[in-house]
Amino acid sequence: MKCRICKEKAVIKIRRHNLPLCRKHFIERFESETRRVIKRYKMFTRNDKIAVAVSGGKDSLSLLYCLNKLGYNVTGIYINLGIFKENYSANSQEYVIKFKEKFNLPVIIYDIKENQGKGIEDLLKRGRGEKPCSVCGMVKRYLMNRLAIEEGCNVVATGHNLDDEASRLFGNIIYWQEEHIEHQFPVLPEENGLLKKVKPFTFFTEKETSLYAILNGIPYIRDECPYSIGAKTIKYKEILNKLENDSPGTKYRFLKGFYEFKNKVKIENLRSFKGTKNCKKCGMPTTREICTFCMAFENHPFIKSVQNISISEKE
Ligand code: Q46
Ligand code: ZN
Ligand code: ZN
Repeated sequence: MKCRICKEKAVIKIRRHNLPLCRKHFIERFESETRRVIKRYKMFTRNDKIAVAVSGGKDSLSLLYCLNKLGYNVTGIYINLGIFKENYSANSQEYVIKFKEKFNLPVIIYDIKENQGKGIEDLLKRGRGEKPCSVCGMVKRYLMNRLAIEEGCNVVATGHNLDDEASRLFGNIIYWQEEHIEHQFPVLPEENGLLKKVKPFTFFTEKETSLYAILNGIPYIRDECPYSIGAKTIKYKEILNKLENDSPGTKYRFLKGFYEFKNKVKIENLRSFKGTKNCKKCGMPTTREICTFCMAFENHPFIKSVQNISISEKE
């Protein structure tokens, strides 16, 4: 298989476009597409300070690498969630440190157990029968927004890819989660203490983000979080992959068509969170008197103490 552009050996065939590309032309296309999506959805400009939520995985680390290469002002924020099962948090943090040292990019490391006294697994012991991912999601949303603000950022970018977003949309539609459908979009505006949120990789498949990471020598954790096993989104991904195999481009058309439809809806109605009050403890937006984060960490109010290991400090 030869690259459509230069006839060198191809490293990938982008099936939805029937387009084989070599290493150089794949990377070039990946980066120009990223730039195009950022502009198309007015995500940010070079004047913005962007917090990239990094997890140690291929998507988020590739996003930080790519945005920096494109000349945007980026800071990575990694939250050590305190997931001890299968040593997941410790392992993912190691990859983030490796990445930071290899590319000398700014990444802030925030350990919730150290700073808030409890990690995700401690919160699950409250005996409320909560699902790990819903507790974890609440904590990540709160802290990512809060830490980004503390770092002087005005946008939060996440590495969600086409497979993530299409499976999320699929799940929301089959269970008719109207409110979630309403708030699914690659850019959500800033509102009442919540920073603007963007997903520049929303049209790249998992295969494309992995290849971008591999071709650029980005170290990333291969293991999935142990709590993601059996998650419905994984099943939806399998179903969509079957459809994609039979008819390449299905996932892209499904998501793109949805976004086009959403474009007819006013952008102000897209904010994912309708917080109308401000938490009496921390001042952040909430729908209650005291926000769910402060309730969860009642004896440990938000503490900002980030570990920002630079190579020179370590030496
Ligand atoms: S980290 Fe947290 Fe995810 Fe693990 S517990 Fe669930 S939400 S699966 S992206
Ligand atoms: Zn080529
Ligand atoms: Zn609060």
